[in-house]
Amino acid sequence: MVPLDHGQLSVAKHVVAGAKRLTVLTGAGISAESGIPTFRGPDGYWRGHSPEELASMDGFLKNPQLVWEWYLERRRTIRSCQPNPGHDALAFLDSRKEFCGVVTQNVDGLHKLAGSQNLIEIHGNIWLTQCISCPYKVDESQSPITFRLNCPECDSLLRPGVVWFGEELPSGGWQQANEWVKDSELLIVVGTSAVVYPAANLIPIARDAGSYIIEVNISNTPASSTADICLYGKAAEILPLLVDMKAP
Ligand code: BJW
Repeated sequence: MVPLDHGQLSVAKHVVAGAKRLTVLTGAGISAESGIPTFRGPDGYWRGHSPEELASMDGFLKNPQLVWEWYLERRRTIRSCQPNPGHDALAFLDSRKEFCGVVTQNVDGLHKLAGSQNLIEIHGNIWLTQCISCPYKVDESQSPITFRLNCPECDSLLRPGVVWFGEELPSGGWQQANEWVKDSELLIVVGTSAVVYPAANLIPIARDAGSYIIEVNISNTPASSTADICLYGKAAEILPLLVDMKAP
């Protein structure tokens, strides 16, 4: 891991403190310190599977049981995890009037649990279960984790309420995310490999709108060359340093 540059950190703190409008884009790396594996990389969720097998409608229709087993296993992991100081620092930003919000690619619900209210979960939420044919949709975040394949209303297949490859992002959330980013003078990009679109497009959209960009990651990503400052390290350690949680 590239070491954290403390000079860059103090410049970044100054930028965050003075930003008139700011938005944060997060990915799986922010939940790593909570104990939730990321997707890509040697210990990632995709290890041993192809993304299309587990996170696409085609893969689901071929083997719904396998896909559900993967999601139930992830629900079990997530239920045993808590938000970390990185989530807490971002939730604190809600108290700043200049804050637009957090746009997260994560489906784990930890931002919400940390108290973030200005939040868009652009890839959905793993605790939602919905029917592929009818409007049936339930939040199972407080329910026992059990396997249910068929819709109680129409007997069609139930699926997790997340966005798979080849599926459009919920349009309301995506539009709001674009507006926040275009309206911001600072975008903080945290713990994402920045390879999944259209989420990764928020970074050039911010750049084209003249925004300052701070990246927080344990390693370089395709976004690093676009960022004004890259802070290398764990999000759970860097974000509490970046956000002054004592400021009114
Ligand atoms: C740390 C850390 C620590 C670790 N601290 N950091 C343009 C170009 C090319 C392809 C496309 C394109 N436009 C669309 C596509 C296709 C596709 C796509 O992007 N493919 C690329 C992968 C090639 N996109 C789609 O299909 C999207 N839909 C779409 O475009 O629809 C168009 C359409 C139009 C009209 C009709 C129909 C369709 C949908 C994408 C949905 C992605 N879904 C997933 C699964 C969600 C459900 C689930 O969770 O199971 O979302 S894929 C997976 O990747 C998940 C994540 O949200 C997403 C991003 O991953 P993330 O968060 O970046 O995690 P990692 O693991 O990749 O990275 C972790 C990072 O953290 C690393 O950088 C580490 O270094 C770092 N890190 N520890 C700080 N402690």
